[in-house]
Amino acid sequence: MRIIRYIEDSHVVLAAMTDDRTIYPLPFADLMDVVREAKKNQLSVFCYIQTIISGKQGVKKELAELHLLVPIVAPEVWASGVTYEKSRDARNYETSEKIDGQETCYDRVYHAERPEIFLKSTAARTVGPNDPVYLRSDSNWQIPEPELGLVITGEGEIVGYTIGNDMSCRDIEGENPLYLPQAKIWKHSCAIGPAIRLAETVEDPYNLQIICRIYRNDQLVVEESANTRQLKRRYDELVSFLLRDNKVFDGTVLLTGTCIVPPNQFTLEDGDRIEIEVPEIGVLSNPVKSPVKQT
Ligand code: DO4
Ligand code: MG
Repeated sequence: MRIIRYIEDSHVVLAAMTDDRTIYPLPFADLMDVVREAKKNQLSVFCYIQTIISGKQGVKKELAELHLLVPIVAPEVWASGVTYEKSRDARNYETSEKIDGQETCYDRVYHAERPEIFLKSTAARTVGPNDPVYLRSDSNWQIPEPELGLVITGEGEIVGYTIGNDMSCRDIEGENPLYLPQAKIWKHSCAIGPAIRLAETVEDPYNLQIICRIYRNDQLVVEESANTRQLKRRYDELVSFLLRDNKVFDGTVLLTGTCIVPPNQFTLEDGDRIEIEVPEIGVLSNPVKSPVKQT
């Protein structure tokens, strides 16, 4: 079962979507309200939603027919880094911190007990399906980072999975790792969606395929895929580090790191379109806009 948010007749609708692609509007504004109500009724979120929608007709609609919004207005999006070999190797390629024969900070964090976790975005900087992600004006090497996102409660319970795009500037981080916040956070630098797949309906979250496609002038210019089984960490482990001595809000999204990096010579351009697909969740599609063209 997936949870979506969309606009209909100027109203925001929260809805459950069953596997037969039927949509059931829910009498709540936010998934976290459903989670809290399910807890009060001592039911799992899935069972609670089943009790709400049972006997209802639902509407047969494809996601593409809806004006989708972010599936949750996440107060904060956090991100994990260097959790896949692919990411470690890409950072080692771009960094100016390499000294022959010596480990970089990326080599060390890949093996360290403490993972890299950083604040990626806030609600105002995060966009949903089909909204443009923006490029930075001071970077010449920008890529999407396709990542599985954990939707968690303030207590760290993983309620669902979504798709995240951790837009990144390889040249800014490569120049100096201390520039990480500038390489990662700006207006429209994070996209999530198109849906949240309820955790209890995912058979094996460590076996999800992630596919990234980038189109330029309607031509496919990048297509890469990977699987969450290549993740070096466990999801609970990442969540527990995020929670340590922290204040975490209901509905926070924790991105779990990228397993796909486009070829080193690739940089995003204005007018590109990025698609990130996790078959169990859907396809997150966003056009790319440069700062001068933003309206
Ligand atoms: O170390 C920088 C960030 C890494 C990252 O965002 C990732 O691995 O996904
Ligand atoms: Mg990332």
